[in-house]
Amino acid sequence: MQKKIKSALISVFYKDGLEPIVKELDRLGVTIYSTGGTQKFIENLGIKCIPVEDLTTYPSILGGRVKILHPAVFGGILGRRDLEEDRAEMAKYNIPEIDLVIIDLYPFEETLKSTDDEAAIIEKIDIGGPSAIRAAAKNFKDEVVLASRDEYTWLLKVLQEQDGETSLEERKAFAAKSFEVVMNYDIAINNFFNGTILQPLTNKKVLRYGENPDQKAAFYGDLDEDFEKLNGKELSYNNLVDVDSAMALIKDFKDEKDVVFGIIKHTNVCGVAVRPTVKEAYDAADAGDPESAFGGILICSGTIDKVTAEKIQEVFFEVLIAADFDADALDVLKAKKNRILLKLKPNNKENNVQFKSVLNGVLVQDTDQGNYTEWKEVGGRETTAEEKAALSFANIICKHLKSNAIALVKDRQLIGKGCGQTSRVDALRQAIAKAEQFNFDLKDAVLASDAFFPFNDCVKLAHEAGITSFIQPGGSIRDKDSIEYCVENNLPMVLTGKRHFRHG
Ligand code: 93A
Repeated sequence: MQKKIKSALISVFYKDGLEPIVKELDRLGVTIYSTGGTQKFIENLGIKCIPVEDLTTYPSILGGRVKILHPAVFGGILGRRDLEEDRAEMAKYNIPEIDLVIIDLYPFEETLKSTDDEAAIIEKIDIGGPSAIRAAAKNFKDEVVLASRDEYTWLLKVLQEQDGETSLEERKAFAAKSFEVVMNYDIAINNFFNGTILQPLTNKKVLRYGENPDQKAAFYGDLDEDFEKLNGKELSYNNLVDVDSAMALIKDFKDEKDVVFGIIKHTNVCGVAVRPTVKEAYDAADAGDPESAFGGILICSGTIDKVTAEKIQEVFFEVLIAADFDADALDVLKAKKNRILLKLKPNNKENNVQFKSVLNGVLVQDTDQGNYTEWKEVGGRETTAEEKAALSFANIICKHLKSNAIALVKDRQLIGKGCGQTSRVDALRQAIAKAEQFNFDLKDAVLASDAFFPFNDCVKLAHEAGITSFIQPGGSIRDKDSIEYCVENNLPMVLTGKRHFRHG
């Protein structure tokens, strides 16, 4: 049912963006009620506005804690226009109808970030605002509610193009949005009081489908915080999962001076290399496992140039993420109009919390930050500088493979990997087979393992294949079996003290 806005309650903490709305409301002859600071702002624009105190017959009391909390205000918001009894009571108590509620809440989260003063933080828990939002959202059949400045553009359109008239669907959509705003506000307050790390669910975006076409799915988040999208179709559920893995990988190389190129497939790193130029890094990453790379997701810490773009163009890749793209490289890559090109924003956000749904509940944990807590050389000899670099690189890669994981590395290039295996020695067999499939010489390659070796079978098998240095967290009661093997065979082994399980 169409409804026309004839009256409005406006109470906003931040006044920016409000001016054109108030002017439009004035043009349409809408009666405006407002609270202290907002009232002053509106009157300064030369627009008439009724102080909410005239409705409540109370001044703003308790240092502003009680302004709109009054039956004259809430009756006007909650009264059902199509219910005779409600209408009669509103008339009896002189309660005017309120058709539009615009609230911008006290900035609780911002205050939390800017001070440790508990009293100041508590004072920024808005009570009247969320109450009015909830009330107006509940009564969406009769009125419009705006609980965020993000919706001003939409409201302006309603006022300018629809003369203040809204449909039931529009009002319901804004009620839904408002409940989300209040929920996220309460999550922030809850986190403060209970020390929890619940994350607000904002910016819901319905995806075409989930992991498979028959699964419904949505993404809650803001890709614009991390990327500028330069080309391509919408990111799918599976794309987003892999983009997340790619981002985690590149963040582990944030201090690297040379170019890092990574190829992700089904959340696993299937190719990665560090080289002086983008083209060399791409070629080396791709050479690691060109078969798996097909259909994968690419990430590069440097600027994609034309030669690299031309090479990439020969293969099917879903997404390419890079620090930047040369203009002529973009021309090449944009020829495939579905291919998603994402330019990394320089200060993309840290992702510190991970959620996983299990048994109709949710597991929450910190993300696996950092790579090792110690560097303990326990083998037959010390590592050389070259081995150290390769081992450290391999250790990072391992973290980005599903457990059980083994990474084989030579010259800062992933040359073989085994992942998602139920036995560590199977992961190693797979890694060796992969390296051999693409003609890598394993002589003097290094090996990283995401978790400790309970037996010496892995180091033995690896050594027989030509691998000569090892890095692993340590911590098995049988660590000494593999350490002894390395000592006897004069092979370096590094213990990191940090396990990198990734069980999916
Ligand atoms: O202090 S409150 O918790 N109680 C109230 O009754 C109340 N009424 C409006 N918070 C209240 N507000 C909030 O005041 C609004 O949500 C808005 O953030 C702010 C606007 O105040 P002013 O118009 O005085 O700048």
